[in-house]
Amino acid sequence: MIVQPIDYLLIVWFALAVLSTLYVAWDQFRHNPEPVVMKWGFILVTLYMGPLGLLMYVLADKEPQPGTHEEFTRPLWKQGVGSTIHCVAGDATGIILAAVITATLGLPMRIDLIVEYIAGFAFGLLIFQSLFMKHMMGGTYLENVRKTLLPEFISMNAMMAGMAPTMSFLMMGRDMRAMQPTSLLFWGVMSLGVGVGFFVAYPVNVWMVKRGLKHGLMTERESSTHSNHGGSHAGYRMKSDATVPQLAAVAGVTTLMLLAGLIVPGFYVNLSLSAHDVGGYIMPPGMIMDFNTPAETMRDMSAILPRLVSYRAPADARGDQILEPHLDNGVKVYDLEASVIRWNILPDVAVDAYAFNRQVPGPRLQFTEGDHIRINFHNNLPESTTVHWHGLIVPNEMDGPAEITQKPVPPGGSYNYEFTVGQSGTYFYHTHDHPDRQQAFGLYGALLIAPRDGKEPKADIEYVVQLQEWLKREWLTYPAMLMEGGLPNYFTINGKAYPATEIVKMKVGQTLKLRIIGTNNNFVHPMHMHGGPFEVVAVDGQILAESARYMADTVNVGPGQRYDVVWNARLPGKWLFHCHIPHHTTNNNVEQNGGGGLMMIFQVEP
Ligand SMILES: [Cu+2]
Repeated sequence: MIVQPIDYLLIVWFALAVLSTLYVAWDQFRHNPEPVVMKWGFILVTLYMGPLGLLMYVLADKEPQPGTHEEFTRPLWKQGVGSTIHCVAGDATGIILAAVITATLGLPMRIDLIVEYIAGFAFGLLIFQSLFMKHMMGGTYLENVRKTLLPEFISMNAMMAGMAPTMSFLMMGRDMRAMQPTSLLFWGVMSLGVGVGFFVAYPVNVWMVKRGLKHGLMTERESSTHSNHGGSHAGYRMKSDATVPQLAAVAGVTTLMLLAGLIVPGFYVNLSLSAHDVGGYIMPPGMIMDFNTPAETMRDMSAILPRLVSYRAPADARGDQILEPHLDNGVKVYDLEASVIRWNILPDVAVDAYAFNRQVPGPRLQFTEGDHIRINFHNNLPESTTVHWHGLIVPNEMDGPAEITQKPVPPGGSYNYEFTVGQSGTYFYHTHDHPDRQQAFGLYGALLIAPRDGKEPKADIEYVVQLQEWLKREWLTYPAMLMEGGLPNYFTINGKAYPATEIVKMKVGQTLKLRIIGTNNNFVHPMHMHGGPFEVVAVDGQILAESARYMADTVNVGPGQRYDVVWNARLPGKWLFHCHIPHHTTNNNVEQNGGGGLMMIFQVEP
């Protein structure tokens, strides 16, 4: 599934890799006069390295004219390519097989790397070098193992010194789909890792060919294959002039390179994590991830994966729709469900959201003081959740905090919240399980309770304002939070950013009661009204005594707070109501029609 720009690149890359491999395989088995082991070496390496494998094949190995392979492949740099090819073909195959198995088993990355090294070494030495090359080298299998042990060790060390950090940094990078063998990105990382490993291993292979420690490219023609079948071939025998100090130094340095490649990435990324912990998660750009960042932290800040979206709301859909109950023996019963949706905050900007009843904000719950109510809650999210009734006095087990008053409701699970409403005023409900993630994704809604005696400050028009902060980057939605990389770049009133916020029409002389709810997670938003002050008549659901009411034109609405204010439409015109942190009135820092985000218009007619 395409969720990041790199996915297009990967599709093109692997299409080219397949075409390149088909060409090399066809050409090798039709024309090229060399041992079968080398034919397969080039085919595998081209599969892993794509067009780069093809490039090396045509530049260094493919016979240009019949009968010229011996002459063509003689230069040392080409012999070095051949030597690296048969090291990489075997080692990389072992490493990739091991990587798939360890990822599937869920072993931590640092164990992965060790298993991969052992598997790569074993595969290269025991199968690719000793077994497949035996008929050319002559001698017994064990003699071959013994003879190729040191060159294979040197080459494998150098290759893994390049491949291991490539895998560590990219698999534990921002896009951890790279840890999952079911993802194209995993294969992209493997491909790149093999490429880096090849170039790191190339210089020592050139040296080993030069010193007669390793074979480079060889020529084997049809006739000679038959005449030498099962026996040794004099031309393939080697005599090395490398000295013991030289061998010790090269083996030592490549071992140090290997250790650095395995260990140093662990200074920067958390190699104790596995594909089961964090595989598939995509982290926000700019997030700080260090060598001891826990898997929980990463899961908490990761994007909603687009494949989890189960419903795409129409672009003009509005949240905060009144939810009608049905009656059951005098109890008002409401059905509430949480799921993953795609929601337009602007006509051309959609976020992935966690939503109650497929809307952002969730549906409006309207109770009357004294109601007996039951909420049948069902969780269709990919993670556990709960619902909390913010500001209400309810039995403790109905209050919602996960792990404190109840077990969180698992994915697919349900919970019945039942209580009698003893208060009145402006409240809201929201998730109380990982709210830093879930509420930031949209799990909240207004909860308005009418007093039984009907006595509350009234106005000609009522309007509910629910604030929210969003982080949408590179096609994905992350939970906005006050952490590095988590800062929001979009802001909404009732699920829409200006200019998509509602325009409320009024007439001069009419009064407006705004119920402003801090449903957002991070900022105290100074909500400011143009065209004259309003009167603050209630705070946090509590009606202020006449003597305690006050005039203001800005209220600082913190997360969780509610302010009921009454405003008079004094003059005709378009009167703005907006947050006074100017960044919060932009859309990804862009102003459209004079602003964005937390801004809306009250249009007063004469
Ligand atoms: Cu603000």
